[in-house]
Amino acid sequence: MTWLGRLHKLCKQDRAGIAALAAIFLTTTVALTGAAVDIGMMASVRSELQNAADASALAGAGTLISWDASNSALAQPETALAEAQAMAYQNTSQGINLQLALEDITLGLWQEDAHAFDPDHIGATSDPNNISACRVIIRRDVTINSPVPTIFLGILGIDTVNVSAISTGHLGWAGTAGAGQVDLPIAVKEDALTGSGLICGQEITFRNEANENGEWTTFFTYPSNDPAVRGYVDGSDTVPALEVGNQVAVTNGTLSQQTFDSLNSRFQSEGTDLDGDGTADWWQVILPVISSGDGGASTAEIAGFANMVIHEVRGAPDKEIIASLQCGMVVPDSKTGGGNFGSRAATPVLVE
Ligand SMILES: [Ca+2]
Repeated sequence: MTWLGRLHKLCKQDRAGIAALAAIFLTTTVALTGAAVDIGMMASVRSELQNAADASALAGAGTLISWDASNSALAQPETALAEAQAMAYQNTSQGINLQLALEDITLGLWQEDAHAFDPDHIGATSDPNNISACRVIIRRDVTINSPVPTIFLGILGIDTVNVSAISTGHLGWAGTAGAGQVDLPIAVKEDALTGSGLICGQEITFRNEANENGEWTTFFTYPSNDPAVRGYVDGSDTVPALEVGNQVAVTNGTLSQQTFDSLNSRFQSEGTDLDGDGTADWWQVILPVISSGDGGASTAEIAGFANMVIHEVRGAPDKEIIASLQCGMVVPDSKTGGGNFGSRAATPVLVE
């Protein structure tokens, strides 16, 4: 008998068995293929929900704080909730606009170190110092947006699957300043702004000797010297865009009387005379803050940004500037990423 004949005989003998085997094989193949199709679809839905959650968390966090003409921060939690919901609805899953339930939005104060909400500050508040993050959960289940129907898994009794995505946006401290946004070539040392906490409202003195509290800077211009500083003081040079981590050139030494005269002239023209004695005593400025580091170094690293008030510019022989830190402020358009020097960013980042 040929091998073909043997096979033919075998088939005749066990046709039923082979048919059963084929049926099992086919069913398994269909089930696995079906499961793969459903799993792929769930991944696609998950991705849609994640995109929606990210956009909503950023929309909520980005509108938590507004500011007035003086850059004073104002908390607006109701706006943040509404913006997060509106942004969710602009996103779709399988063509359906997504609803975001209020109970799926958490507002509160984010702790960067703990990477979590401060348990003492969760919920809506009118205090801008106690609200900085928006967490959203976008879900598809029986309570909202309806669960995702399966295509093949129904064979196994699974007709729908719940899918959800979570995201948190954080509106932290100012980490960038646009070109021209920093007003003066003075880099404040971070140690000068902190005691047991930030020294909001307390006067500090900038001078060139010990305990100087700050450095004259020429940003990315080298060498950093008196004429280069004066260009930024009198406004003939525009301060470049800056961000946390930038190394800026600092001047070690006393500036000329000419530079102090330029500074005082600008102070008198841009400042306000609050007490009516004929000379300015209040000029609100945005300044970069530098890591305190080595006082003799020729560069310093930007650690953040602060809204400060210049109260007095004293020429020779003192050559001092009296200023104070303002807290509860915003640096408009600034991105999150700086240290806490009392000024919030205007643009949030995703932290979860
Ligand atoms: Ca005055």
